[in-house]
Amino acid sequence: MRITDAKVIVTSPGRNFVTLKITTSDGVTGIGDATLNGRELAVASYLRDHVCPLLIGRDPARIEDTWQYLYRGAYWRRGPVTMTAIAAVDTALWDIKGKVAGLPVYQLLGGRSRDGVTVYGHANGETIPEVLDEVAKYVDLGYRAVRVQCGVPGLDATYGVSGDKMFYEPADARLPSEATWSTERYLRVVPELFAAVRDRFGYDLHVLHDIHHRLTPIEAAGLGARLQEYRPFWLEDPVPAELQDGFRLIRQHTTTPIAVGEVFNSIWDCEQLIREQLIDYIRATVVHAGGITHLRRIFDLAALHHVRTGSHGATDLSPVCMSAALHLDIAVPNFGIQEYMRHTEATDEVFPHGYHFADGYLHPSEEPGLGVEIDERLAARYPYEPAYLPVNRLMDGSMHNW
Ligand code: GCO
Ligand code: MG
Repeated sequence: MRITDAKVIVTSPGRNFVTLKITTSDGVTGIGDATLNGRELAVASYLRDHVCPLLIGRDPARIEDTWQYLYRGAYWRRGPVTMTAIAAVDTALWDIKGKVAGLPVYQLLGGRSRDGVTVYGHANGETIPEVLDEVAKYVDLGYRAVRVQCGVPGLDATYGVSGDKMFYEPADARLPSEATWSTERYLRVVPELFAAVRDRFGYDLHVLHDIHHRLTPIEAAGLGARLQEYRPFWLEDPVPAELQDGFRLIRQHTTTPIAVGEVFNSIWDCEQLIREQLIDYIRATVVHAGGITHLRRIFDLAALHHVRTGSHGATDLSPVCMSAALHLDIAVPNFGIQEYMRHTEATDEVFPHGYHFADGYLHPSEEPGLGVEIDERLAARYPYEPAYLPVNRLMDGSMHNW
């Protein structure tokens, strides 16, 4: 069997998604997510102009070899664009391998290690009472874990808080919108939020929070220490992770678990954090970290160092990525939790899939392959729409991390 076609499909059913579809000489097809929020067309071009021509004629069964060919063969290693493109190829080839074998991909990864994949939803609101009502909705739906984010008094927009509760979408403008940030005000509100959540829902529910790269290590250390009594499941992205020594400082002051990695794209981005046990959860996911092949390598390294998985699962990762992530989640020994932001109905229609939610768990599809397809005719009805993530400034106008 040979690869006879590789095409890139860009569609925007409410938000932009880039998908690679590979077809073989036997007529088997496989798809991979290639979406890089706010920079979608860079990956589309990387695939169309530089990768697809290399795939024609290759043996689709040689997944590892193709991964190495694209990684080493580019000469320019790593980076979000390259690794997202490689991820798309890798994911599509696993899909094909599963279809050819007649097995869901998780069976090819060693089979189930658990019955279901614990997921967390996003509860957010401008005020603490509003967040509590949102948490209640998730609890009613059966969720066992909820991420809580609330508005910061005095700031007009806060990361993670949106009008559209279920389908929160940060890339909402044709040019980046500008938010303002005050660490002092933020640090006052988060302990109040956690206290209120524990007061109303007790300690059985897992409660998570995303700092979104905004603090310094010592600020994060202080917050972790203050939140400890409320037993957060994790604090996510407390500081930007380029300077990984900073995490040691956090560790010296708090036992609140730390999760990092949604912007990582290779094992080298997390190697020190994992090896030195500076984090508890690694949040890399299939689409941005080189596909199933490379993410499994990251998860295996993590398993050796008591680090569990907590893959990114925001709405800008398509149902193709979510399907692939679930096959890994159900198979790896060191699974921790999976983020699950629901896609809109329009997105779900473009990407019909077999995974489903029940009792706080997601269950991967039992179909051969990944169990997700793209409806190309429908996809063509939603042309690409330029959209950017916001940027963030301190109160005095300095650029900060969004
Ligand atoms: C999360 C993430 C997202 C990102 C988004 C960027 O934890 O889900 O932080 O909200 O901001 O995926 O494209
Ligand atoms: Mg995050």
